[in-house]
Amino acid sequence: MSTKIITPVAEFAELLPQEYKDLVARGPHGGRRSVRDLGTFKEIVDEHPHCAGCGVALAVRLLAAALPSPADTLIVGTPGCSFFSLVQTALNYSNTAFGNQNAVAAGLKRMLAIRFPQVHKDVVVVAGDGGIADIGLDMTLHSWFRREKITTVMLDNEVYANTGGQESGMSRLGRVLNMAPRGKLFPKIPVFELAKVSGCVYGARVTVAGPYRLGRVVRNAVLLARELGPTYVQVYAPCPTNMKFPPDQTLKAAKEAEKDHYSFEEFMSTEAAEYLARLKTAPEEREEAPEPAKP
Ligand SMILES: Cc1ncc(C[n+]2csc(CCOP(=O)(O)OP(=O)(O)O)c2C)c(N)n1
Ligand SMILES: [Mg+2]
Repeated sequence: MSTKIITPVAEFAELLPQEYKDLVARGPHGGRRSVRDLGTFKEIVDEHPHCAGCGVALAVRLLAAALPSPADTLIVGTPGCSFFSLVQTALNYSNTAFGNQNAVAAGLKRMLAIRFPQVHKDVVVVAGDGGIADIGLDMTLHSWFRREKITTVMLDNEVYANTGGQESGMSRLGRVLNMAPRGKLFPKIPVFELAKVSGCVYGARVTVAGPYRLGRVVRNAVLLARELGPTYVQVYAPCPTNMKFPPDQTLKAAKEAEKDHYSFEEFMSTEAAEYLARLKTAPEEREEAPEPAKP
């Protein structure tokens, strides 16, 4: 993994804020770090303005730590709570008009593959349940049908949290929300099941209560998207503000969901299973993005 992208020119090195110097000296670039190493390196998500106990903030922190090549990763987002921390990470980030994220990500992935043929440039959509399952469902499904080599991560808090609590297609049947006082009239949209039949080579459904597992599936999804085709990770990221539980109960809420409607599930194509098996035998060789070719 290259550190070139974050290394300052000598003349500016001393002028940079301490946070940036720390990132260069002790960040995740240039070494193989994962969720298991959190606390031992300078993270690319340093601060965030989310509500106390925000499940989305935790999910962003964990997935950022799990990226195999953060310096060569482009995150594509859309309006929603995750936007607040994603714009503050030391990652390449592109925001889109609400719902367009998978269409934009697919185009950027194709462009990056042409521009940097020697390097794996990972394109990862990170967006909310409303952005993916409602307004963006068309673009999401079509990116899967077309077998675009991108990863889609849904941060599912089962509500339009950012705009004050309208119901989303991923809200649960009967759920009463700030701006859905009569309760949701239909069940969660089965996006995970749709991913299985729409071309994704790998999918996983997890919660923020299992950080190592979340890290593992994000890494799998990103590596498989490089080689084989679209991948999907659906993360339950509970929202204390809208679901009205105390902010120190987020992990408890996620654990309860695991026993109820958010049990762990993973699917993969035969080729994906073969790839992951090979990865176990020669991990470094396959995960490292080669240095860019000299122009
Ligand atoms: C075209 C368009 N419609 C509506 C909005 C307003 N809007 C911004 S965020 C959002 C809801 C996001 O919900 P979700 O994707 O679940 O993310 P969360 O905030 O819950 O993390 C809406 C409706 C917008 N920005 N653009
Ligand atoms: Mg949401």
